[in-house]
Amino acid sequence: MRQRRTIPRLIGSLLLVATAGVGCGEATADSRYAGTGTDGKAAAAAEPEVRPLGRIVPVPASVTPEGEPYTLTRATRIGVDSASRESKALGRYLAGLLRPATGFPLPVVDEAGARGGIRLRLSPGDTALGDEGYRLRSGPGGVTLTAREPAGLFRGVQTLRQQLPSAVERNSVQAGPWKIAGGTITDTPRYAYRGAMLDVARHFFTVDEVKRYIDQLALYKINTLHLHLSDDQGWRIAVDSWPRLTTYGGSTEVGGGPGGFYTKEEYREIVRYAASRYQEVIPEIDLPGHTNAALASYAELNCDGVAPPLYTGIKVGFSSLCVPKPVTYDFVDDVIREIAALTPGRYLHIGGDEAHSTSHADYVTFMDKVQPLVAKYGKKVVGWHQLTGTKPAEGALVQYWGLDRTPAAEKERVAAAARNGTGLVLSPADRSYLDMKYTKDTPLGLAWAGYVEVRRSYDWDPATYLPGAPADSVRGVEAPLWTETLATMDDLDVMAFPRLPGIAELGWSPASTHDWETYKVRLAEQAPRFEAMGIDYYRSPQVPWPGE
Ligand code: TNX
Repeated sequence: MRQRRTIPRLIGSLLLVATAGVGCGEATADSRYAGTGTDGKAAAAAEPEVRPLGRIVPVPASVTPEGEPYTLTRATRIGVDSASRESKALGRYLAGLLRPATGFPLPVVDEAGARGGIRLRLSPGDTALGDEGYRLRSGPGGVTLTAREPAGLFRGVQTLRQQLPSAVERNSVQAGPWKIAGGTITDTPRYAYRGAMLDVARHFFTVDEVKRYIDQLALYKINTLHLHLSDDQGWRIAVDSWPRLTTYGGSTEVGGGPGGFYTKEEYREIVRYAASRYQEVIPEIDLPGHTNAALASYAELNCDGVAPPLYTGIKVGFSSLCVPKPVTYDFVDDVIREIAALTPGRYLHIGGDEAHSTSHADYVTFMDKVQPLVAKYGKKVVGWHQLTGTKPAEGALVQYWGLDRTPAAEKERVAAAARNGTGLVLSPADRSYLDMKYTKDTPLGLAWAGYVEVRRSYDWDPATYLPGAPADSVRGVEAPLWTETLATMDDLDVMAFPRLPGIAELGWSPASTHDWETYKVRLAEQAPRFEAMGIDYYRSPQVPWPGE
């Protein structure tokens, strides 16, 4: 995989020196990374021929093993409801997943012609399955996936995929056999919001790179992709009415690289691709701080009328839009209008974090003016939890990114907003931030929230996490991946894996299944799959990886 620069690694190690001792996680000296060249064969050999039903991530809500397995063969057909466009697309998607490694033709046919095969069945009357639930029945006579909605079939396809040997993820024909354990899985998500955030502002990532991340998220049933599209170091989304935001404001990134931005058509392509994986994209334009790229692009947005230079460092909290100036709100109106028009999803994220250069009074004034603009263009607000220092708009979600040591008063302010009806998305920095170092020896990442080893990242309960917040105010969880120190896909992989699947499991699986001892075994069993998919991952000593 492409290696872009070495500068961020250097920044990472400088920060490591600067922050050593801050961490609160378990630091171990013998942590190692699996390179892309890691020999997957030993690990793959450790896989049983039939993966026990339900031994997947996230663990399903209900699993009843029964009878003999199903065996996928050269004769297998995939049956869909040919009257449904989405059902046919799902059939093609499943066939596309299974063909390269099996080498089987796997024709997608109408259900009636798929006896003995894999059937994808939409059953609108199956209300208990909800918006994303599914049932999988497997036995020698076939596999049937049933869901009320196409999204449920898509989640079920991920289960089916994980029940097959990991070699199914490879791009060339593998030996097989391709068996799926017999029995029934009935599965619905614990939370409606299961998110991942990618910061494409600190380092730019191309459309193809974002698509690759979307595919990784899909495997773990993530349904929300939050894109951090603007920050001090770069503006990454075309806005026709303010073109210099991208032509100038998008022209660099941390470390001084070339940056980049998405044209509207490219952005639509990301949104379409995410939708094909049943993920809703939430675009974030971070306001009023984190705006140096915009301030550098347009002098009139600055209170003193002077544009600052572009910024390629990694400090936060030094920039602010000019709250008293009317042009600020023309700018924000234009940006929100154009981005809302690119967004089929329900939400726009307006940031609101670390506005250290904005006075509290100005911050409140700003948010009071800007939140209605989001509603004006038909969207709901998402904001980082600092938004609870103002009056969150009706229907807003706030994203909590505090840590264990966050002052109780700040936690209580967020909890009070939650008691008042504001929905919470939990992204505690010392649990779910994928850019935090695992240990003091992790070459990449930051450590301001401490070290976050795999167990720490998994071992918490979203429902009881924030004292005083009602359990039903918690809409779900999100794993943010900030990219100050991450410049390549390999960098993203090794920070996201294997923590991302743990956050995904917190979002999907029932609380009753939460158990580190069994989770770590299922996680370890994902290793050959990571390897087959070309995912670089951190071989945490906390996890009993195969072959060790
Ligand atoms: C905090 S948490 C930030 C980001 C940084 C991140 C690095 C939050 C809403 N803001 O600006 O990139 O830490 O870990």
